[in-house]
Amino acid sequence: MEKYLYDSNLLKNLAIKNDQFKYTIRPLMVDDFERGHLQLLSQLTKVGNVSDESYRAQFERMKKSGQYYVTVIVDEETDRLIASATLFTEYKFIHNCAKRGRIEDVIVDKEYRGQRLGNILIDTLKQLAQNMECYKLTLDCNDDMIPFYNKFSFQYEPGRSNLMTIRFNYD
Ligand code: 16G
Repeated sequence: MEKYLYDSNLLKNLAIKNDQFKYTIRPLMVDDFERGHLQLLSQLTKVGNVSDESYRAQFERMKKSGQYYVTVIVDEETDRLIASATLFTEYKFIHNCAKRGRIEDVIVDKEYRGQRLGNILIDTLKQLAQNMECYKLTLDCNDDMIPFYNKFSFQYEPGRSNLMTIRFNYD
């Protein structure tokens, strides 16, 4: 357990992958910096100049909070991360002190696209969120990804789906 961001047992018995699946799916590990996690994330957006030390400190913060389920797919042959997605769980007073889930930072390495790795990650995070009794699960994405997420039953809720953003001047 210590090396993982969250309890890897949570991934057992999920109906997600078939026997032919040749990669490993697991929680993020503190030394995944060395397996190219940030290079992978830089295919999604700007990552900046993050040191191994800062990466580890952020990992420990996430782990301590118990709210982060960063889940990755590893190609054991190259020992590199090839896909990553985050489930964040947010505590609420509403809905009987419920939890809300958010899917964030979903990325599949461009060399590995077309192998349904994104599907496997989203199905996994959806099941995790359901097992943790999140009352809803949301995400925001670029327009061209809408059809992809629609396949997993993510939908606009007419009249109540307005994501609004302020961008502050930080990297
Ligand atoms: C996408 C991501 C979001 C990520 C953002 C980064 C998914 C479902 N959505 O919207 O999680 O944080 O891109 O873009 O993965 P930004 O750097 O412009 O905020």
